[in-house]
Amino acid sequence: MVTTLLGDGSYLMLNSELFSAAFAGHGFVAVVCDNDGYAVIHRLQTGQGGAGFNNLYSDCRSDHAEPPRTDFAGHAAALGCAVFPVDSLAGLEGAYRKAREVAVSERRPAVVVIRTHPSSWTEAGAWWEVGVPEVSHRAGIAQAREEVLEGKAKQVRYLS
Ligand SMILES: Cc1ncc(C[n+]2csc(CCOP(=O)(O)OP(=O)(O)O)c2C)c(N)n1
Ligand SMILES: [Mg+2]
Repeated sequence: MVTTLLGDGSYLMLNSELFSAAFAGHGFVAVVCDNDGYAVIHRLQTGQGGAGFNNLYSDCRSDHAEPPRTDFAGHAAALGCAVFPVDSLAGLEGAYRKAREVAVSERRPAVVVIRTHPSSWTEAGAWWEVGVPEVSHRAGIAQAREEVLEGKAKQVRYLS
């Protein structure tokens, strides 16, 4: 059984294959982690001194006091999927097991939807270096630039 784990932003960028899979009879499980925007890009943006801009909903301009949220379970159901909205971590395991069963028995994608936190995660030690501008009026970016150069120097010493 294939399981795919994806974010709310990725879902919004590309979701129509759910309909194709439901139509063709391809069962798999998709777990949608809804954390209010492009959280990994936000972390890359702010983790090296930049200001948050247009990645998390909280950093996006909206003319609405209460901007709309996507009903991912409603959307996936409309595309022909079985849906399992979960409102707490405690409910995730049961929902996932049920989704696996239904994906097989009903031969259509089973979509589990859960709210997740945009920035808190378990310590896995992941690290992703992105380019940092050489010149910036933001002190945080200048500092990140120094750190990257230092890191590179260490890496070169280590490798040679
Ligand atoms: C088609 C496409 N456009 C843009 C990107 C760049 N990109 C990589 S991750 C990401 C944000 C994904 O957000 P989400 O799926 O909500 O995951 P999160 O980081 O919040 O867990 C974007 C825009 C991409 N990978 N593919
Ligand atoms: Mg997200």
